[in-house]
This record gives sequence, C-alpha cells and structure tokens, in this order.
Amino acid sequence: MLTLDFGCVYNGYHSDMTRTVAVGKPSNEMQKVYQVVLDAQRKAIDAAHSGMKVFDLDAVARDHIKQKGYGKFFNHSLGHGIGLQIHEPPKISWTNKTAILHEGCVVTIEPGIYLPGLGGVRVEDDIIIRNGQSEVLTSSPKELIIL
Ligand SMILES: [Mn+2]
Repeated sequence: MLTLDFGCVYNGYHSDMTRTVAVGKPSNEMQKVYQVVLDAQRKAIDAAHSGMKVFDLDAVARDHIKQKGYGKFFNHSLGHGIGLQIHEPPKISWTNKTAILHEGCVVTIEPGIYLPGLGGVRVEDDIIIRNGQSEVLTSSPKELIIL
C-alpha cells in the first residue's frame, strides 16, 4: 500500500489530501482495511454539521474502525482545520473537548489504519461547513487503484 499525502497553495490558502494506492494486488485483509477506512471517512463526512463538537465527529470515524476491530491501529486524530496554514485549529480529536464546527469552517477528514509489517491506509479530503452541512472540496475519486 502506497500512501500519497499532498496539496497545493493558492492565493495563500492550503489544500491537503491523501490517497492510498496498491502496488500489485493487495491481500484480502488490506482490501478490507481500505474499505473500513473509506466507510469511516464517508460516515464522518456525512455526519459533519455546524454546531457539532469535533470530539463527536472524531468518534463517528473512530467508532466505525473500532467496531471493525482496528481501533488500536487508528493512532492519530481524525483531522484538522486548514486555511492560511496547513494545520490550523480545530484539531478534530478525541482530546479536543471544547471546539465545535462553525459555518464556513474548512477541515480535513483523514482516518487511517496502519498494520505493523503489513501496511497502512489513509484517505483524506477537505470539507467546508456550508449551509449547516458538510460539502466536500476534494474531487479526486476514492476507489482503490491497483497499479
Ligand atoms: Mn492533513
């Protein structure tokens, strides 16, 4: 599994995205892990709305990954604010008990699972909270690409 994390700066504003591709046919387990990460990411994107505690947003993705048995392998926060800097508040994390998503807030959603000796998967998109709901800014497809 090859994880590519990149972005650009336009008029001072940053983007940030991650895609994971497979070099050669991935094992059944890594295909499953890819789907778990993708489903966790989609659930979090769908759940994000204005007024939501970032703690609760992190939990949407984390609970899905835990339920699939990979909780201890998702060992970073779900995402972060992004704008004039690549990493801005709010940190979307179980440790951030106070921050909430506001209208106009732009954040990343980037769950990952990393299995020692086998490989890792992370998928990251940028979203904006607009009209109270999440709108995805990243337009790249997310189906697993096998090179
Ligand atoms: Mn990021």
